[in-house]
Amino acid sequence: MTAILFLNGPNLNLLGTRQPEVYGRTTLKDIEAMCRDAAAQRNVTVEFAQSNHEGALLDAIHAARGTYDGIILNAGAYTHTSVALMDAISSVAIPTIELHLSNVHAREAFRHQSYIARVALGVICGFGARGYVLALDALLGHLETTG
Ligand code: CA2
Repeated sequence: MTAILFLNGPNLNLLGTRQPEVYGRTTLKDIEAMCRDAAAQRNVTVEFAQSNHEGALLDAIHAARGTYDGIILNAGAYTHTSVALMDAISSVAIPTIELHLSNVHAREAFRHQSYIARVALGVICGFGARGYVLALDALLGHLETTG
């Protein structure tokens, strides 16, 4: 069965508790439940993880090799800074979608830069929590066509 890893970076554990005007009122637990429902309907398995630590995110990407067919990565602020995450994604060669709740291009200039986008299959941003399910469908569509 197809297995997808949802990986969330720094501060995303705070979702739903602060800055609701930017990030909404949905918690990461709510998003996880939404993704698990969507996965069950599509007959795929998903795992959901969050870390505030760059090294832990790198370890999770390395460990995904051989276990997951695809990764959906909301790397949070590390998106804009981490060459290490970019290198990890290219080294495991697992199709990865870059995901953001907010439309990073409508925000501060420093959020327009992404190291992840250089190695990602594609980028989904600006659709809030719904983006997680959009990313799942985009990734499954890709996996279907590439075998
Ligand atoms: O829009 C996204 O999903 C981001 O990845 C969120 C990151 C931000 O640094 C990226 O530029 C875009 C920040 C996550 C912070 O999440 C919070 C949630 C609630 C309260 C405070 C921060």
